[in-house]
Amino acid sequence: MFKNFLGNKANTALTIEQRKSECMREAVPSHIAIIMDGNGRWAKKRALPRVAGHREGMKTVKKITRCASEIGVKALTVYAFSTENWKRPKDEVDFLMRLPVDFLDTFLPELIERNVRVETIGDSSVLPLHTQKALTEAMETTKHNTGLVLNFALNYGSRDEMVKAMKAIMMRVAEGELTAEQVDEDCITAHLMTAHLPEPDLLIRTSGEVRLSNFMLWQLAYTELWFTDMLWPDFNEAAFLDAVMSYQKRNRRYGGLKGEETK
Ligand code: V0D
Repeated sequence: MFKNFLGNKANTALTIEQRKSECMREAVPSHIAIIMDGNGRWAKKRALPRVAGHREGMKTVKKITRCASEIGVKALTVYAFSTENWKRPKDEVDFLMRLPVDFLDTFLPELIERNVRVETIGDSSVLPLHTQKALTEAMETTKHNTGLVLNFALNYGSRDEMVKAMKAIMMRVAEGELTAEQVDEDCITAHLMTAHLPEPDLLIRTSGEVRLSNFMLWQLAYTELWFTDMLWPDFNEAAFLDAVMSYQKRNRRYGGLKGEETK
């Protein structure tokens, strides 16, 4: 009866701790990807500058990182800056580029304590030097950690990633290391920036937009998608755990079906 109740939307009655233990009763998604949308709208609703929304959004990243590491998620990829975001006003971009520095100044000790490894995907080489320095330091300091991989997508675009993979494969073919015949799905997967990560089991997008916006297009082929109207700064542990429970419920519904049949 408890279980039926939990399978329904009525789990608003559950505390965070109850939700966590409920999630941990079955397979927790290995890799969760998140499109963190709605910071600007959150600020606008409060007549605050957009950057106030980004700052609040950074707090949500910390909360969700903690929660994901506690329930045993192996990888959490968060879309922090897209290749499109350069089109925003310079002041806003400058502010965003200080967030990694700020985040690590205030959170690196906890990441270490939690055994979290920081990684990035996307082309970081064109980010300001102070941003790159913070990233390098975070990745270096945490590279031996064996817990959650906290993977920031920064200056990331999925099509750009595929173009780079395609070029790398063509170079290897040109050098005779690989034949065109050998190029298959696994080969392409291995040349993406996520090569070392499992495919995302669950994608969360906040703020009511229902699209992928050039995020992990190849990797999301079989991923469960979960959309919410909540704005990213309002997103919290309860909503995150509800998304995980909803994923587990969908998985359960497939019964014994595995592999091709669920694809
Ligand atoms: C703004 C909401 C953390 C989304 C979250 C440079 C947009 C807050 C980081 C971060 C951003 C990145 C790398 C790292 C440590 C922290 C971050 C950006 C934006 C873009 F190693 N939050 N955050 N980076 N926002």
